[in-house]
Amino acid sequence: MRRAHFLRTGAGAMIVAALPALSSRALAEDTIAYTLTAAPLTFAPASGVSFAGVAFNGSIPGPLLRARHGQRVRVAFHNRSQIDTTVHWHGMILPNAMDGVAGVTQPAVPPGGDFLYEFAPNPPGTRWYHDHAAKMGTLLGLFGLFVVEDPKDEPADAEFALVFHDVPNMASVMAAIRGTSDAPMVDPMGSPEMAGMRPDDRMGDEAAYVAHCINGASYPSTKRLAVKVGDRVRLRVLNANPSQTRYVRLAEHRLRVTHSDGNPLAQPLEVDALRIGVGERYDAWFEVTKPGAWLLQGVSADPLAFEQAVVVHTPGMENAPPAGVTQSLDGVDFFTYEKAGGSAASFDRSGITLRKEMLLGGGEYGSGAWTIDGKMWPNTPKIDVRSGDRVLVRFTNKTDMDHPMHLHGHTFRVVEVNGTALARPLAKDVSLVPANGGTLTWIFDADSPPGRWLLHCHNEIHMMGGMMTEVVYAGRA
Ligand SMILES: [Cu+2]
Repeated sequence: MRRAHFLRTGAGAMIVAALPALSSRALAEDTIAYTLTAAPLTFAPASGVSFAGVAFNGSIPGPLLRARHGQRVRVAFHNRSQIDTTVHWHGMILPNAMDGVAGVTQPAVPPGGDFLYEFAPNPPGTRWYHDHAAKMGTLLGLFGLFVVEDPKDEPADAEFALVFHDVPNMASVMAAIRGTSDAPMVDPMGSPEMAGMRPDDRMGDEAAYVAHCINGASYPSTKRLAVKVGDRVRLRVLNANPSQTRYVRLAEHRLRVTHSDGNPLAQPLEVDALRIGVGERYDAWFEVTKPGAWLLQGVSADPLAFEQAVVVHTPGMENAPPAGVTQSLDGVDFFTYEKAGGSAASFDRSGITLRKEMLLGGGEYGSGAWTIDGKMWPNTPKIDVRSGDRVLVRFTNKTDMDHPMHLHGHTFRVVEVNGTALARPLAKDVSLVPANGGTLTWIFDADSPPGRWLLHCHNEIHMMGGMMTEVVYAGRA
């Protein structure tokens, strides 16, 4: 037996955006040991903002965890916060008992309690981890990125991990949970969200945010990204906002998207902007062709969103005024599943053994209910599978908001969006089901370790409001 190697990740090094190479020592070890400690943190990323948060290892986001595909990780988790919490490994296929869902795969870890997670991170790619104990831990700051390096990936000259996250106004969150929030929509002009607005729309379910951050800071305090002319740069981008879709642009550059939720696209797609639903990740590349300084920005109608920016610069341009982008999407070519997947006459239905329709509802003004087939968790209809099943799930969304639906412990293939069959299905673990009668279809193989795997909306407010069910393997109910 090899001794587990302990990676030293000091608090200062954890939120650094640039990804250093794993040490050869760590690479040689079979198991990487990490320690995650949840504890209260006063988070103050911008002037006038002081948020009573909860953090892993003293930072929001928590430390960037890394492993090479094939290694195991052992994570000693200590809950030194005041709330029940757990750690869910988002996008990983692992033993069900390691999935970190309080009340489903393990008891919640109480204040003062501990839990040992051990698994082989799989599949490779840009994953993340966050609380899953229904006490709002993720909203409070318990999340971080987890990169599982794929030895088959093309090498990058520079690589940066960017966690887009935001500081919630907790009063607005509580009002949104009741369906009585007065926070406005902040989606940019030209976005599908704004296009779907009706004149009589009364919101009630939007959360407000008091600061917008990348890797724990707001512009201009965000750590600059240093690149060189000729570099081919890889970005690993996570939207950790609990309720809002993010649009992300780099001034004067196109972005070549190679991975959705960490999984390779059949064919890379070049776009002006990313569109990232709650919980989604995209790997996007750009080439530095000239000296300069540019802003990489969140695009939003919220004036505060100008803070969600970071300077990318070549040597000597650290303090040059950076080129920026408008806060509108009019005329902007942004990522969609349909563009990435291309359209086809039909999708491949071979081998399907189980079909499930799910109607997403709720969100009436003054109600906190968000439903699947008219029911709220835990009374929602479950998907009972047997190992070896091939399962088709078709969502129809009757509400006026997109729902980022997430399946634990599996990678599904998005095969249809709003009636368009995709020629090249997207391998994902969370996908936006379009609003106002929109449809989206997944196919997944029930070939994961047996157990109870949650299927839910990743919008925290909708999840708390009941939009959750589970995939149950036979004999595991
Ligand atoms: Cu939702």
